[in-house]
Amino acid sequence: MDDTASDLRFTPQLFELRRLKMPLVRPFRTSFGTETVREMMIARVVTEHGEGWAECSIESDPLYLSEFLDAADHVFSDHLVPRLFAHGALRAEDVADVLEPVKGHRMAKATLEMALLDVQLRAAGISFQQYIGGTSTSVEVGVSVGITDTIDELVSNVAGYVEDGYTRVKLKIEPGFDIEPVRRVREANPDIRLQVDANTAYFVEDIDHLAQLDELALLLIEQPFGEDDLVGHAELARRITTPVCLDEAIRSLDHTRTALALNAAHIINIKPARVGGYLAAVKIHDHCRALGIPVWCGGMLETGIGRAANLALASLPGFTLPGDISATKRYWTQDITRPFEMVDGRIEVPTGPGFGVDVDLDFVEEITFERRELRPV
Ligand code: OSB
Ligand code: MG
Repeated sequence: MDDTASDLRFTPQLFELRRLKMPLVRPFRTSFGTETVREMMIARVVTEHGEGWAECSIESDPLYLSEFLDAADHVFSDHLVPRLFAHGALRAEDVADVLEPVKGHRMAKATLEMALLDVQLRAAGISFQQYIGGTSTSVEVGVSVGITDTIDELVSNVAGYVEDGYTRVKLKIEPGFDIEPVRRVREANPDIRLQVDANTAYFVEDIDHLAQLDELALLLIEQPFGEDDLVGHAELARRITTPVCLDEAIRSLDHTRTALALNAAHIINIKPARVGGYLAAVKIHDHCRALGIPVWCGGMLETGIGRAANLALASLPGFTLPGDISATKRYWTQDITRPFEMVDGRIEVPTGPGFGVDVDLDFVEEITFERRELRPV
């Protein structure tokens, strides 16, 4: 990583946490629920060397992972932010160590690290991509497509995305909505790169059923079993030919090492928030790359802040599969940053200092329904 800014330290004077409501352009249904208006949180930190912004990828309910926004409110104000204030001047690289005594809550920790990283890189005048040594100027992206009431509706939604230029499509599946819908999408699109994501909706008893996906030429199947069932995923990997990818199971470098040691995954979905932040995400990338394990960047239906950062992360050389990083218009009619457009299945990596996006304060103010300021006492 680039160390051009290694002497400056930053003293957080204020963390501002905002909860926003953003209407999705189309409802997003997974095995754990349907979202129409997405509740999100963003954070801003103020230091003596400027301010920084962060995406907080925590969801309103604990249905994807255990963290959820009402709990995060408490964790930020009573556990995490006081530790940063008490520590005093620091660098983004110190955040994980300072917060280490607090167990879990990786998405909350990731938010605070991200805000400080933005400040630090802006102060140094370098982009996040430069800092991590990302190489490509644009990255290949894909789209994650929700479950629908009918298969016809799914086929039509996918046709729309293919029309928009997506060449890699991920279908959400669940028991009762799996083999047949995926087969129909495959028949209608013989050449697209297709993959599926079950968000833990299956059990090892379903392996023979899931093996029917093998004839549909999928890039991968993502996290069919529970977040702790590495042995189950290892058995799946032995019994099907579709490559197995883990999402929810990978919450740290240690989980990655363990999963790979057990042969529970051929491919890793790296979601920065889930693993405790972008710095941990880079370490997982490096580990996987050294072992020849392909990785791709997962998404959390982010605002432009998270999207900007994910694009830079995905420009590292080990991200050899297209990420769940879609164009802005796939998510929002209006974003809190400038929109990101896809050209030929790729999106350009931001080059400005920090994460390289400016936040539209007027629009943020309009969609904020709760705002809190945390200051040192
Ligand atoms: O499992 O990848 C997932 C969104 C929220 C929670 C979990 C997941 C997702 C997605 C969205 O699939 C991908 C995107 O941001 O485009
Ligand atoms: Mg997933």
